Amino acid sequence: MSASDPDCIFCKIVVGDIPAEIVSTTDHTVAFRDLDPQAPTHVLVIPKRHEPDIGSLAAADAEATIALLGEAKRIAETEGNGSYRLVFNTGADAHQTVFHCHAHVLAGRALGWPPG
Ligand code: D5M
Repeated sequence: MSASDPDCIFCKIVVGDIPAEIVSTTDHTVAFRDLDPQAPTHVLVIPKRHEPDIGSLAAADAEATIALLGEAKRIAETEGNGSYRLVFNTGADAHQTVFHCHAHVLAGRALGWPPG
């Protein structure tokens, strides 16, 4: 897997070719607000390197995986009220629609369970 995929919309956000409401940037990650927010806080945290899902990222780059989880936690604790949900939809049947690894950080309202 190359570090960047020229056809990937999230890779284009990483390099600034597509605008996004950026929340943070670190050595390994970019975080931005979801276009279609499902909660008062709905931020996507992505690795800068292109990997299709969290399993691929974890297998390829432990440092980036830890950085992504740490940044997701930091944003959730900064924006949330103490409760939050991190979601990695993985695979089409799990409603993954963008095949560049991303953590959904959801917070700011009571979140139902089970998910749909
Ligand atoms: O989630 C993919 C998410 O990505 C979905 O909630 C919409 C969001 N999305 C798609 N394009 C953009 C841009 N350009 N900016 C911000 N958010 C975006 P999934 O888990 O794959 O269903």
